[in-house]
Amino acid sequence: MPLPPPLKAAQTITTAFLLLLFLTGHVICYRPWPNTKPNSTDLLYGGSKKYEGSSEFVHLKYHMGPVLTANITVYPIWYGAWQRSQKRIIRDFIASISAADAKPPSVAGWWKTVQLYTDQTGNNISSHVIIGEEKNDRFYSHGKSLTRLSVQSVIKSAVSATTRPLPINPKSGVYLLLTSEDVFVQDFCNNVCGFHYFTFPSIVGYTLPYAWVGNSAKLCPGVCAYPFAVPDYIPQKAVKSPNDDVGIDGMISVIAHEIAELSTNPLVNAWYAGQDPVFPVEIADLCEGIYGTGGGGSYTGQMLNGKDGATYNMNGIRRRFLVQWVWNHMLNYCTGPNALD
Ligand SMILES: *[C@@H]1O[C@H](CO)[C@@H](O)[C@H](O)[C@H]1NC(C)=O
Ligand SMILES: *[C@@H]1O[C@H](CO)[C@@H](O)[C@H](O)[C@H]1NC(C)=O
Ligand SMILES: CC(=O)N[C@H]1CO[C@H](CO)[C@@H](O)[C@@H]1O
Repeated sequence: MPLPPPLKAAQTITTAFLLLLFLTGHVICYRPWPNTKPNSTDLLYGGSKKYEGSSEFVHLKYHMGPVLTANITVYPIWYGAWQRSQKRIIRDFIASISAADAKPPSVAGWWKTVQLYTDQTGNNISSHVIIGEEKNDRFYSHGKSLTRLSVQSVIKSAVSATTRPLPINPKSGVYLLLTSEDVFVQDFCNNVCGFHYFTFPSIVGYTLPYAWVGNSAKLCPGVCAYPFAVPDYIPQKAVKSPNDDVGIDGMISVIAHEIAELSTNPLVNAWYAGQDPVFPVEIADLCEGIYGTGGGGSYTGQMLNGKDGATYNMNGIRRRFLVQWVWNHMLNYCTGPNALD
């Protein structure tokens, strides 16, 4: 993502403030070619790399803000046209986060790294993540092309609907806006596959942590559903997705990325690395594209292969998923449940 242009004196404080707010919190997608994210590559792969993403140059810090320590409830907002089978895969993933009885390596094992993060009082991120009420916005209430601002209006519509509005849960709610494959969201595909932030009281009436993730199947699967799709100009074969839906299987890792970051940095003043709060580098950013032992640079790391030929790295309830690893601040490198000893 390019750095913002220097602000001209003529611009108002409000513009500067909004610019600052809108530029933060997005996910730059991993791609098998050089990353354009300012300095994250330098941060990660500069210097002597010993482990997955490890580096003396990563200084993840706690900035004293709140994290999600109470039972976390995810409220999916299905924007546009969704098939039942697609919703099922995503719901199963979210429900897998707290399913401690899934076969290892499991999604619940992956969440254990996220649970290592605490707030000022020493309370850990909650181990309970459940799916709450859901909202369908199947007639594209705000059109098929959303901006960062209209994303907040979609959430406002969902929490203020006259029939079955989503509950207001600023302390432990995660409002997860999922857009169907025919919807464009500002910056989508241009390195951005999802982002998280919080709503502005002036637009929504409340400060609610939210995330957006789009189905890239039509627009840019090679960018946002890698390695289940690869762009034409990369001489590499795509791998088979575990749930037979390239767009949705690609979304799973981005959803995981966003929920992990939102939980540890819901108001963008808790856990992040980097000097500049406008470009926070968060716990999943640090491990973008790393799915297994040895991962880093252009290598995904060691993944698992099913008998059906599908590639994945962890088990959930009923299904398998491919999910990127997250930063472990105690070990100072990326970890995941499928790590080899
Ligand atoms: C959190 O979730 C667990 C498991 O569903 C439940 O037993 C517990 O009562 C919940 N705690 C609160 C404060 O709701
Ligand atoms: C809570 O966080 C602390 C500090 O990171 C860690 O040592 C501890 O194992 C965590 N507890 C759980 C249940 O993950
Ligand atoms: C991609 C990018 O913007 N890299 C910059 C990272 O930071 C160094 C200095 O700290 C710059 O020289 C690079 O251009």
